[in-house]
Amino acid sequence: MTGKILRSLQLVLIAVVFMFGMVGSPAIARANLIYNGGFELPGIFDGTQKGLTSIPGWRLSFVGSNNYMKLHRNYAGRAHTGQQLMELDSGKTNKINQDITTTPGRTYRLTFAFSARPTVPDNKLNVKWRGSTIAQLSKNGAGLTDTRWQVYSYEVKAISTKTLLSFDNLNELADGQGAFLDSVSLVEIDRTFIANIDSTMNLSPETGAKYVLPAGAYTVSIIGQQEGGKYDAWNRNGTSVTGCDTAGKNCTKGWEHKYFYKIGDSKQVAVDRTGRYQTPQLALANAPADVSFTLTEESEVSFFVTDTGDTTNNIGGVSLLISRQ
Ligand SMILES: [Ca+2]
Ligand SMILES: [Ca+2]
Ligand SMILES: [Ca+2]
Repeated sequence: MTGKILRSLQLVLIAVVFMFGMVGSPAIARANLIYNGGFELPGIFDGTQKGLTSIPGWRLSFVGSNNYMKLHRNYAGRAHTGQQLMELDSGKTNKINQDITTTPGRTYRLTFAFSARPTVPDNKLNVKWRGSTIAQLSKNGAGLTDTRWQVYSYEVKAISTKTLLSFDNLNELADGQGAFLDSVSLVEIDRTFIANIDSTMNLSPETGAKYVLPAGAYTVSIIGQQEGGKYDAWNRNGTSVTGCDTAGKNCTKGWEHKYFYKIGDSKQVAVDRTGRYQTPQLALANAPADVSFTLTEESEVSFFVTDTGDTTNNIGGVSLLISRQ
């Protein structure tokens, strides 16, 4: 390995560490779930086009004479990314599909680049997500001497473990020239994360567990260790538990969930305990209800507990599942 490559690797590593090290940021880079979304496979000869019945990641809906996916490599215009692009018209109009592994209930961002074929007036691109049309696009390439790419982006939701994504130009004139497609990507949108309030450290808005969150409507639910949280509950008096009733509830000292959140410079909001309990598990079973707030713009939100007594004897904390609708 050359020194240059090593240095670039070091830079990449530094960038990754920086991303994951940002204080309180829940943002995580997500992988593109589309295979061969840039149509670079298989590589074809430069300056040519080639009709194929299947390519890595993609297959045709209809196979028959003149049904081809056409790859171009610097043939009738530049690709959006890399060297190659896909043309859907092969003398017949076509529909191409990819089955994607998805997680039911998750939201994804679908992005792709569409250009008219230069000089060709009729270019259509229809996009379907699990059989439902999400876009019907049209472009006129008259007067173009090179591709003119436009990037489109849609939010889509999965309801099963496999999702079919399709692109077609079936309503386009079948004449061997038409819609160009490139740079298809699908990434999961990060809409939930877990915030852990440490009762020994996160004791004020300034020292709380802080996150910079995008605008949106949020729900905050208390969770326990079984759901991926760090804590089941916290006790402001160490392991001391006193005064509980026979059901282990209404204790004078015990396990609880009282916490606060503060959005930007606005007033802090208390989420009160339902009581104090004999065990963390009992406290968790009786945790306060979910709370909701809406951010009209990107804002810093701090989550914390308070303790007017000795803060060094605190144990445990509050784990929150934070979801954006
Ligand atoms: Ca490409
Ligand atoms: Ca056409
Ligand atoms: Ca304490």
